[in-house]
Amino acid sequence: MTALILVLNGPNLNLLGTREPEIYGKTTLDDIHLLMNKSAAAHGWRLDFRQSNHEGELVDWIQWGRENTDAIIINAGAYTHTSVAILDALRAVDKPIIEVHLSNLFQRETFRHHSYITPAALGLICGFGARGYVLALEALTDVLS
Ligand code: CA2
Repeated sequence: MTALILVLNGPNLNLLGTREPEIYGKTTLDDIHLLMNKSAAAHGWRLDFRQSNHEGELVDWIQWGRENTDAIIINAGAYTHTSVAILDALRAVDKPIIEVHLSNLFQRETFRHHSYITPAALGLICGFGARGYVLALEALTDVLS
């Protein structure tokens, strides 16, 4: 069976490429979706790529992922630093989870140094811009084979 990977993007990531290029780069979320589709196809995987500005919607999608996906890649945006609800939802998923951030959280404000997501994740990739999402797929290679 072809593996299905759920890719979740949190608040404001729909604005990528329009502002703050010095922090987040010029790549749009659609560009990232295309890059990931190419990489996933090369691995023989399918992607379900989503973005929401709403915490509860992200929780609903994570719960959906418990039954319907083989792995989750998540950039929870600012909810990374605030959301126990997203942590609890991720903890209920018995599948590999990779946390991704475009920017290097540890070079930024101290409130971005803490992530509620990391304890539920297999690993964290941050600071490599859009490429981090493709690296997250690479990280799943051994795990899903
Ligand atoms: O570096 C990341 O990927 C972040 O998850 C991005 C979040 C930020 O709150 C996290 O601390 C780190 C913010 C995403 C908002 O992106 C924008 C892009 C362009 C214009 C405005 C916001």
